[in-house]
Amino acid sequence: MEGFNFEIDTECELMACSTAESMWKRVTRVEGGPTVDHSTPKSQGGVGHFVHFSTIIGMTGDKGIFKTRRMTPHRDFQCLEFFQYHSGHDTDQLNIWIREFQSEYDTVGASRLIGQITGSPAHYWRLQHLQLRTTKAFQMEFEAVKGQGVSGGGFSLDDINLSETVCPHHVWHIRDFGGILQSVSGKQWSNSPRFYSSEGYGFQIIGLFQPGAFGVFFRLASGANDDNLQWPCLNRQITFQLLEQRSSILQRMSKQLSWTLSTTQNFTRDGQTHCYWDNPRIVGRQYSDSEGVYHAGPFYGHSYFLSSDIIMEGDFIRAGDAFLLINFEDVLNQISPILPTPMPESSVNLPSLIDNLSPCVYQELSTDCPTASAVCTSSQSVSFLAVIAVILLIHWG
Ligand SMILES: [Ca+2]
Repeated sequence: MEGFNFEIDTECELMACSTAESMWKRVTRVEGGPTVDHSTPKSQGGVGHFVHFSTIIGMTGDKGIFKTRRMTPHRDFQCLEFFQYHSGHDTDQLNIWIREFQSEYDTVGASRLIGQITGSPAHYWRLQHLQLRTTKAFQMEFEAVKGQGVSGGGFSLDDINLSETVCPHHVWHIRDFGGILQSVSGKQWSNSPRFYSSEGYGFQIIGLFQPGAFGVFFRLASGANDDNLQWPCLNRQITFQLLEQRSSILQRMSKQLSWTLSTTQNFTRDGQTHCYWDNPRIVGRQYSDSEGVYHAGPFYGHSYFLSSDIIMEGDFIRAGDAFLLINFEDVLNQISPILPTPMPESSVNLPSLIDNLSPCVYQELSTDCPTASAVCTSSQSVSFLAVIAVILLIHWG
């Protein structure tokens, strides 16, 4: 288990390298945003640090990397979780690489692209997960690349956690969660985007805001694979967890809710009994959202998932936003706990950009580090602590 919130001395084991005028820097705010880090709530002063690579200046293709120290896994799967703030241009890229080492004598290793962030900027912190599968010593490398467009900001990262767990399958980022929860006077329903399970079932989450509590509900939604799926959709377990947004996942409270889809969840219509989990094109109704028209079945869940007091007293909301982590899996036919990680299409043809940077000289990311090299040895191998697997999920984008 490793965590980086950019507040303490362990940041001295992070090294940065750049081919350009810009480079990753540890800062407390930047002009193009963010103006506050993710770790430190404003109620606690809001003066925490994050790392930032500006794409305002420089040339197209300029790039900068920062890398973690070398780590040794104890299991064959890991989850990388981090918050990112993209205030640059659509064409800027943040590439996430894993560099694996063949042995303790291998000081070069081989890098592989595992994720890429690009596209529309947004002026808020967004949560990302990437599922890793390695049994070799490795280090993570975050590479920012300036694109062709005119940028007003850049990439920022905070609260990076590496754990030996399964990532969340999906994350529902609920904007202005705190504002809605505190101002709601009756019942206010909010629909998530539509998701696909690893088997191809479409589904949707519905949040219920009401005075004193937040509820969550689940329903199946029509999708592209419906003709090839088995109906009704039974023996799948749905699990929700409202993310407590503390920097380290070791410090987070866990409050989760799960249930299994079964034939006991049914309803009667026109004198006939229907299962909630039958094909939504048959048992559901037609709806529409920004992505188009679809059918969705009846929803099922709990109107009292968490009390408003627990949510507001906990650390579930940052800058007004909350994140609901979602797992949806087959409980009878689990072959492997690992879902395939969606790979960016461009990864196939991308050269190892990081290798192209050598012999770039890495420097300590933090300017506050002691000068003693023993503290900032980039090749230091640090063992992972095995942790109890928590059901977590992945959402890309
Ligand atoms: Ca921070």
